[in-house]
Amino acid sequence: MEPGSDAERTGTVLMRGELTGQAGWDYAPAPESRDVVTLAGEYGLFIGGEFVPAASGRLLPTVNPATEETLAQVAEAGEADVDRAVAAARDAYERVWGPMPGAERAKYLYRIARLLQERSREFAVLESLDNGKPIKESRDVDVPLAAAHFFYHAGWADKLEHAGFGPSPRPLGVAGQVIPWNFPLLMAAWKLAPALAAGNTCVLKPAETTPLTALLLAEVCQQAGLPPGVVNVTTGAGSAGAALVAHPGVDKVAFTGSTEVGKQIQRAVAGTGKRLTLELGGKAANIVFDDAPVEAAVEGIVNGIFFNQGHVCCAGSRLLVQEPAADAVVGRLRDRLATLRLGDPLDKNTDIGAINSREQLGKIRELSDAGEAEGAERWSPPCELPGRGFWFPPTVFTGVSPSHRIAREEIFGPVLSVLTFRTPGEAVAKANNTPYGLSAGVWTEKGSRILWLAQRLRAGVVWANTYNRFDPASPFGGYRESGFGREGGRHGLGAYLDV
Ligand code: TAP
Repeated sequence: MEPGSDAERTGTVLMRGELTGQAGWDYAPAPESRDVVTLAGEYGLFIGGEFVPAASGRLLPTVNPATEETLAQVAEAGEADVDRAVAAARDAYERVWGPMPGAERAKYLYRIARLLQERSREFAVLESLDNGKPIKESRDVDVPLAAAHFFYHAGWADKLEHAGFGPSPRPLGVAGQVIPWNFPLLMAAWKLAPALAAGNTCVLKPAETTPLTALLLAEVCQQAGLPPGVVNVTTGAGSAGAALVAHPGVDKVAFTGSTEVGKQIQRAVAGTGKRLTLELGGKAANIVFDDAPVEAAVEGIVNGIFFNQGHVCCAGSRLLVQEPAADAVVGRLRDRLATLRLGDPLDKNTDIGAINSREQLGKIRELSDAGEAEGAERWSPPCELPGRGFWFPPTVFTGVSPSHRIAREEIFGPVLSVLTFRTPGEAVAKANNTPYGLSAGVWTEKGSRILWLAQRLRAGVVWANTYNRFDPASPFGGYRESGFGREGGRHGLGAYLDV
């Protein structure tokens, strides 16, 4: 079947998909067991330490994007529920969490971190079921990094006065936190861990399509004995996020998601005195010079754009390759893509899982079609897509010019746009030719060239000879249309302190 054919678009192929190409070895299926997860038919909101129904009684389904099976019905928070959650958070802040010594708060964070590790298999399977990401990514990246964020911030909780924010930095109060669907558990950890370490209480709004691991994390908070109201989870649609952001009882708003919604939130918060951090979209350049080791660069390109199906705000979605190396790099990249395996997210051999939702699949198709219509050349490895669920093959566009939509707009899918450059100056000019400013990658042997570029690339994070490296101690964030504020490290902690 040709990628992009009618059969691919309508999903009529009934086989488990596998990219065949040149791979010399077949893999036997190695599915992770679903039995480690117990799904409830219905989930409530987590408010004041208890799971409670929404005041309206309304529920939203959450779906496995690999099969379109409904996994559960989840309570849809309305304004009254958000109000209740903010009141619970305020009460917990004033009576318990705010006055608690940092060393005591740290114990709860360590406990949550350890429970995340103990229940890591359960979290990984649930994340792959609800999000569609390959189990090897949820198992080896999302869950360990989420635990690492709690461990790291537990270490800060009793050392805030030594963090360089003055002798007695104070928490802000109640944090309203809204997160997207691409890293549901990890984004919850990025939001909750620093807020709690700094002494704030939280109301978290997960994405509508991926609420389940945030609710399991709420259960872990119960298990850790976290005082009621310190963490609250109000699942629901975008309107629940808007109600949380607008609530007068919220002191700090932290948002990760699209630039469009980020702008709405900035308008809603303007003039209220609330503190705000925004982590928005990106259109990162991954720049490969002709002296870069090709094999390593190709691995970095694959990791940069095909990790998590390209649903990554800092994805290296624009490959800028120096002209003399372009043919070799693109040729080797095609060979490598032919060895990737697409299919069941719970199979431990799977490299590319499902697209998170039908809506997101529609956006990826629309932008990819626009790339072809504007004259770029589209290529995917030979690929059969499963008949049910939401799937898109890894796709590379060559002959892309900076004016094409696929070079300018965030696709948020497994689609790479390849552009070329001749000189370092041209690489910088093309890389910076975007309204975003979140991340960039540089591949070259020359350390001096890395430093020269890092000074000129307008990106919050620049990776050199690697890509998509995350550590709780390292601040992450963007500027321009990628937002402002940092998450992680001392800088991220400062976003939750009155400094
Ligand atoms: P958004 O629509 O921005 O959603 C992010 C979060 O905000 C979700 O929890 C969403 O709830 C909530 N939300 C929606 N409207 C809101 C409002 N008016 N006020 C407050 N909260 C609101 O992103 P998305 O729908 O997940 O994806 C859309 C595009 O955003 C993607 O195609 C991609 O380009 C980009 N994106 C970027 C990132 C990062 S990390 N930079 C992550 C995800 C998506 P619902 O889920 O219920 O809508």
